Amino acid sequence: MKKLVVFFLSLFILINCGKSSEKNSSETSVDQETQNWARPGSQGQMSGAYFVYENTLDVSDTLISVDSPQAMMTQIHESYTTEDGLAGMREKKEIIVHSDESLILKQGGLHVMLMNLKEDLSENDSVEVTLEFTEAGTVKFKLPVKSNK
Ligand SMILES: [Cu+2]
Repeated sequence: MKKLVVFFLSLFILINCGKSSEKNSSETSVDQETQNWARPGSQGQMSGAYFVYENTLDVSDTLISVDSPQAMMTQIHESYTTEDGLAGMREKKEIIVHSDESLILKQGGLHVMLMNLKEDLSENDSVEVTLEFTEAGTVKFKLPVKSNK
C-alpha cells in the first residue's frame, strides 16, 4: 500500500514539475535566482520555496534535512530534463555546500518542495523552512509568498 502511495505521489510530482520548468533556466536572471520567495498553493496541494544559503563556515557543510510546519512533507528536489525533453524532479537527500559557496534554491534547479500543504498559502503570507546541516546545525528561513514570476 505504501509503495502505491509513493508511486502516485511521484506521478503527481512529475505532472506538477513541468509547470516550474516552463521557463528556460538560462533566462533566469541573477536577481531572480537570489530572491527569497515561495509559490502560492492551496491546502493539500504543493508549493515550492526558493532562496539562497551561503556557507560562511571554514569547512564544507552538508544539508541533511529540510522541514516546514506548513506542509505534511517537505523535501529538497532537483529538477532534470530527460533526453526526450521531459521535465521531472527527484528528491535529493544530501547536499554538500563547500566553504564560501552558496546553496541556490531556485525554479528549475534545486528547490524546497512543500507537499500536501496544511493550509492555503496566499500572497502576503509567509512560509517557514528549516534546514538542518551537519556543521551549521539548524538554519531557519521565512519566505514571503509571491505569485509566479
Ligand atoms: Cu519539486
